[in-house]
Amino acid sequence: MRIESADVLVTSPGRNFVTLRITTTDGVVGLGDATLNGRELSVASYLSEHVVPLLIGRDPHRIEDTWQYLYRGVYWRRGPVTMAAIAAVDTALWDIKAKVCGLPLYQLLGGKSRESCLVYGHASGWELPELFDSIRAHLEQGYRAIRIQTGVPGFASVYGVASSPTAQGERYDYEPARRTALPVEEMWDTRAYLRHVPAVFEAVRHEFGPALPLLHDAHHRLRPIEAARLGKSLEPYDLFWLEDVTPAENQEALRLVRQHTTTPLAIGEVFNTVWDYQYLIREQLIDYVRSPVTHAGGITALRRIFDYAAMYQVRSGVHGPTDISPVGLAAALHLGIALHNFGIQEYMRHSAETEAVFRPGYSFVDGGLVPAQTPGLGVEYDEALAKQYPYQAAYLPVNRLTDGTVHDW
Ligand code: CS2
Ligand code: MG
Repeated sequence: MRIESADVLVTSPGRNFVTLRITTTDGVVGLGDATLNGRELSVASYLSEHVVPLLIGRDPHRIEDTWQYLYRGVYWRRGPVTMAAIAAVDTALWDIKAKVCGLPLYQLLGGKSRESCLVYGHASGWELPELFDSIRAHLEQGYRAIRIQTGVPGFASVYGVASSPTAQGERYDYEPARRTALPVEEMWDTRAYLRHVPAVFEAVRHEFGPALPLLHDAHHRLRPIEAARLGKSLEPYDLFWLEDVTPAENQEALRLVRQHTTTPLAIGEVFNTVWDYQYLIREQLIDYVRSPVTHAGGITALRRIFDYAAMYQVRSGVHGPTDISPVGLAAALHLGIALHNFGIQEYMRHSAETEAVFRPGYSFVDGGLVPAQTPGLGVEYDEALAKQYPYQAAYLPVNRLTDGTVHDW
């Protein structure tokens, strides 16, 4: 069996996705997610111009050799575009190998370590009543862990809060990429945010009690001492985790945060290799690894990061917003259900349009996701339907401080 073809598929059912489909000479098909929000076409061309020609004729079973070939062979290693491209190839090859074996992929990754992957959903609201409704709606859907994002007085828009109700009248799921000619610019004021957020968590705990696992995403916006202050001010509300408190480049920042708070810290959705974690994990400066399969070089590479993390009792908390496609989410679930140091999986529901194109086999049961039991990843790609949704340029917002200075979004 050899790799016969590799197609780079771009579609936009509600939002843009890039998928690699590898087909073998025996007609076995493997899928891999290569979606990089706001820069989708850069990975698509990296794949079609530079990677696909290297795959044709290769033995699809040699996953490790192909990974090393693409990682070391490129010379220019790491980075989000390269690692998303490698991730798509790696995931598709694991899909093929599991299909050839006639087994769900998790069986090739060591089998089940649990019956399902606990997930968390995204609740948000501008004011408390709306936020409470959003939390209740997620609890009614069966979620058992909730991420809380809130409006901030004086802000016109803010990360994680839907600015207007969805078509169904809901105000809960928030799609950050906008189909606009230029990125939307948002205003940010850290002091206003730091004054407001602890009071929101106090109110949520008062309304929903002490047990419900609550998460919050500071989305890379705080300076180290501000992050330390936020972590400390949220301690009374016993968060499951506080995410991306500071921009990820300055890893030393987490040491200062650790010195001031015991609030668990999650980081890594913008990390692409184990090297981005080496210092943070070894120094016990984080508690959860957030990299998704799609951006960290695939199942082969992410499993290595989790094995390294396990040595330091750091657990998984894989990134799962809607800009990770159902293929990327399915791959995370197969790895997550087999992994010993599994922590939690993010699950922002894809739109009905997206799920019609990708037809994922995973199921949401009692607050957890269960990967498909069919051979491989368990995701089918409807190319005819996908073609009805041509690519539309979309950008993530740009953030500015009140004095106009560009800030981390
Ligand atoms: C966020 C993402 O889900 C999260 O934790 O950080 O929504 C992130 O903003 C998007 O994936 C960016 O594309
Ligand atoms: Mg995040």
